[in-house]
Amino acid sequence: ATTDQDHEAAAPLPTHVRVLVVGAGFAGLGTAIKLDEDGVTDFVVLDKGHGVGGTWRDNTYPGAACDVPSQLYSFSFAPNPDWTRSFSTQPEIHAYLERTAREAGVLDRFRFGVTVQDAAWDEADRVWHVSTDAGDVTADVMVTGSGGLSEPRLPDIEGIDSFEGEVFHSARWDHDADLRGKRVAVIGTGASAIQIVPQLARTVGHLDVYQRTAPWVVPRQDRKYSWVERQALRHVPGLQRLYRLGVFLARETYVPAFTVQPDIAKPAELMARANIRKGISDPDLQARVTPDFKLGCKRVLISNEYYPALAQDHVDLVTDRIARVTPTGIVTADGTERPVDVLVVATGFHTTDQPIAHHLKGRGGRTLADVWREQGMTAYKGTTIAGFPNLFQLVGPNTGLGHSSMVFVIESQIRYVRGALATMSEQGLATVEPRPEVQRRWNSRLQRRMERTVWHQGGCASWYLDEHGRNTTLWPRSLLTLRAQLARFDRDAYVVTTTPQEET
Ligand code: N01
Repeated sequence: ATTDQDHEAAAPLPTHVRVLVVGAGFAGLGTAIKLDEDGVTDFVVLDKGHGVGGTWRDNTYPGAACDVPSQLYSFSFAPNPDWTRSFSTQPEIHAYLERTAREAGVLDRFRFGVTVQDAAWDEADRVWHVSTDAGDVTADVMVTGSGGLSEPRLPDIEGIDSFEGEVFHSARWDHDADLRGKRVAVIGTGASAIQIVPQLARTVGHLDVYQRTAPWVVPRQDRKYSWVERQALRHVPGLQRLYRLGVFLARETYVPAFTVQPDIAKPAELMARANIRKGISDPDLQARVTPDFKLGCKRVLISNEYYPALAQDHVDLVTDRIARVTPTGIVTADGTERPVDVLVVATGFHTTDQPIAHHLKGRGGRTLADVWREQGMTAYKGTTIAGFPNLFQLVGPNTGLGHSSMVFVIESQIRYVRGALATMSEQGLATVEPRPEVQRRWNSRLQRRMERTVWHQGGCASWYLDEHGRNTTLWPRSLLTLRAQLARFDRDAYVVTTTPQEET
């Protein structure tokens, strides 16, 4: 059947737009809705996938669900009284995003199945030249919302290319693969893997879970909403907003404080240890799943099913280092080879080495990857970057969260972008670009605070840190502080040019 989205993909690309948005996840969709509301008629959203949803379109693995409460995991301007559970599943979130896009009437601005290959700043014409596999387009302003967790990271393991069975990444699940009764191996024990493992344990013949580092896993307080709750959320004025505020504040008061005072996390650590004992009775297995770093150093995972799944007879936790993959199995450092029919790599994403950075060329043709290689993945307020005029990056450096809703961050950034666009129109500005010294000050303050956090002090390696050990992914303060920082476009922090060329 032809969907709205397939239809829209067929529409030709414009040759020039005021704003070009990359990515159709929460960030791109939210931007489109707000630009439309502001009366910006001249914009387009490109996405290589087929339909809105971003990470919630791509991650369709069994058990995929959000670990942020549903009431918080939606746009503030499009509340969803229809969530069926306190923690939503991927199909529900994806359906919510599709419905929101349809109801907002913005789908005609999207071009799906279009891959952005390159974007280069043209200093003479002061536009972005964007090449795609569907043709070229120029834009005065570019907003990237392609996500920090969108490019699968495949493990660099000797022999993996020689594997003769099926192999796929958690974020590119092969739904045609029949896993029933098969010998399946999952590499990784992060947020994705711990959702996948209990589901696979129900169907496969044998499951090997390859753990390099044991994660902290606390109980998942998930439940179905009762009919009465759903009716109340739908019909009692203000209840959903109150609920949302309560969930937000509960997370806001506890979690940012514990990142800098890890002792506050002790009760959560006790809860996680109890979770291990509840799910696993074998002391040896208990010991092997117990982490050796402070809770919070890596993302804290939530599951009631993961440990009981590991405790099943047909499931083995393998903690010996993987030496190599053979055409038919996995060999560990002790020389043992375990046969495998299907290999699932739940090995995470390119986070601090985002491929998009190689394809964005700013002033003087320098790629974002070149700039970030020198100074680390940095931006001003996580959104704008010196040397890259008129570029706004949603979910940019140091805007990630381990404890609350990224939708809140995204909405804060969208507000900032709207402020910038309004200022540009009102003051006749052709370009805005953060002053390098302002960006440097912002980041050195941020990194100073970062050094005191559990992410640095907790005794673990994680995807939060780059190759130099700097945390360039997470926001280290409260979300209300981030909202305040992004509440208004601070023109004074920017070098601007007016029309015609004049720099102030
Ligand atoms: O990826 P990860 P993820 N050999 O990078 C292991 C969000 N998310 O997809 O810990 C062996 O966290 C690696 O081991 P180690 C969330 O923000 C949210 O699970 O590095 N093992 C680790 O165990 C999350 O944090 C939700 O030692 C290798 C795993 O693979 C982020 O996405 C659900 C290896 C990778 O874990 C990423 O989560 C899912 C190798 N060569 C994701 N390379 C929810 O909302 C890597 N590993 C619930």
